[in-house]
Amino acid sequence: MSSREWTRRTFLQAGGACGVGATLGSALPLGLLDAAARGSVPQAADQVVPTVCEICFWKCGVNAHVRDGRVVALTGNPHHPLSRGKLCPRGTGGLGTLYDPDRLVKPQIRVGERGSEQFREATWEEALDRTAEGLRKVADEHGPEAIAMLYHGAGGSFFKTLMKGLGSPNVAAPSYAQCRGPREVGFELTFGEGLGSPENLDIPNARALALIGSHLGENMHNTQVQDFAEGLGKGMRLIVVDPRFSVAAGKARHWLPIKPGTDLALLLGWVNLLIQEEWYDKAFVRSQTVGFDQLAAEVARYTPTAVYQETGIRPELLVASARELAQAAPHALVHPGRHVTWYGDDAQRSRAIALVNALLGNWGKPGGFYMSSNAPLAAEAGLPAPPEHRPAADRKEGEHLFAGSTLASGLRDATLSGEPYPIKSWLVYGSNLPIVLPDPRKTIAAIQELDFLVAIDILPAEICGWADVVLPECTYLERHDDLMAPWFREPFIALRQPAVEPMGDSKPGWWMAKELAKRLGLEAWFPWEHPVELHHDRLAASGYGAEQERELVRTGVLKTEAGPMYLPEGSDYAYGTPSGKIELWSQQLADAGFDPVPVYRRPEMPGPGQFRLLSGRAPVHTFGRTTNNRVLLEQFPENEVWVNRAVAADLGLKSGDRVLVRNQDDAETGPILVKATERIRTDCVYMVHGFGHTSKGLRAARGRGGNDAALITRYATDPLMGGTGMNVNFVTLEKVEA
Ligand SMILES: Nc1nc2c(c(=O)[nH]1)N[C@H]1C(S)=C(S)[C@@H](COP(=O)(O)OP(=O)(O)OC[C@H]3O[C@@H](n4cnc5c(=O)[nH]c(N)nc54)[C@H](O)[C@@H]3O)O[C@H]1N2
Ligand SMILES: Nc1nc2c(c(=O)[nH]1)N[C@H]1C(S)=C(S)[C@@H](COP(=O)(O)OP(=O)(O)OC[C@H]3O[C@@H](n4cnc5c(=O)[nH]c(N)nc54)[C@H](O)[C@@H]3O)O[C@H]1N2
Ligand code: SF4
Ligand SMILES: [Mo]
Repeated sequence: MSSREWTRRTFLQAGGACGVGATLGSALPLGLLDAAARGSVPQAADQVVPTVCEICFWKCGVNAHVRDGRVVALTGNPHHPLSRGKLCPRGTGGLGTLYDPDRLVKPQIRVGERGSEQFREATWEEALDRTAEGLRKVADEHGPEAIAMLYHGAGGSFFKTLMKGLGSPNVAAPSYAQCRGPREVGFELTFGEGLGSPENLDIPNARALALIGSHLGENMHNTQVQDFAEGLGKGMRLIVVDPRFSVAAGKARHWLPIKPGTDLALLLGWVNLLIQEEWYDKAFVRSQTVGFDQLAAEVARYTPTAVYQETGIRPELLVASARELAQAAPHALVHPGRHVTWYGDDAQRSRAIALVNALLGNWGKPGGFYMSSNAPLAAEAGLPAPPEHRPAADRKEGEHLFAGSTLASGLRDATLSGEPYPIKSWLVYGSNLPIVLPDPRKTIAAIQELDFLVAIDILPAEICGWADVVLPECTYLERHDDLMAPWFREPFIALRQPAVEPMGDSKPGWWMAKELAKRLGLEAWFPWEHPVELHHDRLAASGYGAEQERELVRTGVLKTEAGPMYLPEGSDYAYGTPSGKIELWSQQLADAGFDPVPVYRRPEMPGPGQFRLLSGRAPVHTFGRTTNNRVLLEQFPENEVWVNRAVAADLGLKSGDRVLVRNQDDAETGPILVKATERIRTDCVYMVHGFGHTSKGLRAARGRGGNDAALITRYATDPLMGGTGMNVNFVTLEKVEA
């Protein structure tokens, strides 16, 4: 049997063979269980271990090429539907994360003031005892709900189980209220369902695609970028709405350099044109939607001229782009976006995107929204009933009614205010909160209210500097996580498994969660010795046999049969809205006191001499999590602030100068390089998010470029669902003499 073919049975046999049998783990000193599990790590030369990438959250299948116990290359797993043999540049550069010399390799306990980044090394025993004690004390004094978990990433699942066992509902990822939450809500209100990840967009078959900001090509979600290239190769007509001439704009037939913050006017203008010109799909609208007449009446005022006054987009360009979409319909898509937390009207803007799509009749059609399926995979069975608990603390009663997930920013605010009840401890797993949440000053103030903060990370990120205990996790190439089975056009189960041994004394999250559970009397929540047993149980309960389990271990993926991707012509679809139809006019919104059809309201505009701050992605970095990765830094060493060339000339600036960027509240970042370019409007500036680190331990990232988060001291909260719009800060630039 090859070393890759571990199943629960073989795992237990191995335990038996070394004479520890059923008591394996509990009878062994810390660390030895890991050593046993590491029997699955290949030791021989030139092995290929299929696993799952974690350089971002798209979860591509990656093949780790291992020689002499070291990963020497990472390539795309050809079996995995999300990578199809290719990785994005960040995934390929994952070695720079695995072998980062700044990695956390020892548990640490704080010795100085919070935030002073002074720690002493500790044993796992001590660090885990300390963590369990910190959590227990808060639970005893304030109830278990006073413990909040803020996380991002697949490895968070084991800590979520711990939170369930403790009895706290206060678990949130910033990928909701700081990212795609408003989009999910806009689509849930209209189509009765959100889009999830990967989004169910049939881009390869679209004949026209409109991007509202979505900067594909800089936003490097692997499969979607491959789909995008395929669509363009097949002649897809591209419309890009962006105040910046993005990489995608370079491929576009129409670039609409919109005044930032006015997209809702443009979208309602498109809706109006589709209706006025009778370009919408009449049969589809008649059979699948409700509220058309009310919609038509509400949007009549968004004439091309009225839209021009708000957006700066010439009427003929508005008409030409709407016609482009209509001519290609139903094989036409307005991309719903992903990071949509911009102006606080984001759920309504997303709803307007949903409305345009509805009029194009593209639901369930080639080149529109496909029907995704997922591989059957049973949930973990046999866990205790979770304790009763209070509702989550992230919002007050009646607030943000349409939020479908816990709000990370809401948990921070509850920590600060003590309302609706106090939060006294944070367990932070893989989320660098001072850079991730808007208004870092509030994040730090909230941290000061905590009795106990534990950070689980791979690097000494800023959040670690504020923690009481730091627990070093090993990277995605050194650990197992739970199985993954996303909704996609090709359903599959994927396995993350280790390619090499953990660096130093770092440990997998599952092991930490289990050890904490032991100390908290919650062992029953982890009824397995190693995640391979959990995998086996879930697979067996779903009807997969030994051969399929072996295939999963050998290839990293187990594919199952896909459902139909498209709806048959004339079929009725049970939309998940109250009416069972696509809701062009929303009774739910009307009942809750919101606009049943989105209404554009002009956002505050920058004053004289000020520029709106926009941010986005570099193709070779993921947020701030790769800006210490030396392999990727070679390709993109620091961010720049994009300034319109004419504006730069007026300010006496040229490319290569360095400036301090200061916002309306006197918060500043920099010095950062200037990029003077025609590729951006005159009323805004732009920078890539994730640079300008301050943590002492991030020796490569510290002091490189500027930190957009430092300038986001203001944000606009979405009244529907609590998303935090971040594009509402105005800045000035000050030259720093060399
Ligand atoms: N390389 C790389 N790829 C990534 C990531 C990464 O970190 N690195 N992160 C992933 C994640 S989690 C997400 S959510 C996505 C985010 O990627 P997207 O969803 O594409 O990100 P956005 O923030 O919507 O888009 C930024 C773009 O919007 C433009 N923009 C700014 N303001 C406005 C406006 O008012 N109107 C319009 N029309 N455009 C505007 C900016 O100029 C920029 O081009 O990327 C994913 N892919
Ligand atoms: N200002 C501003 N804020 C933003 C955005 C923006 O563009 N600008 N983007 C928003 C968006 S779209 C999103 S999705 C969120 C993203 O938010 P996050 O994903 O929370 O952001 P990161 O800064 O990447 O924080 C990741 C942390 O996880 C650590 N880490 C990396 N790998 C592992 C691992 O395997 N295990 C553990 N335990 N830790 C690991 C990293 O070292 C880092 O400290 O941020 C949002 N916030
Ligand atoms: S898109 Fe890139 S970084 Fe993200 S999971 Fe895939 S290969 Fe990794
Ligand atoms: Mo995101």
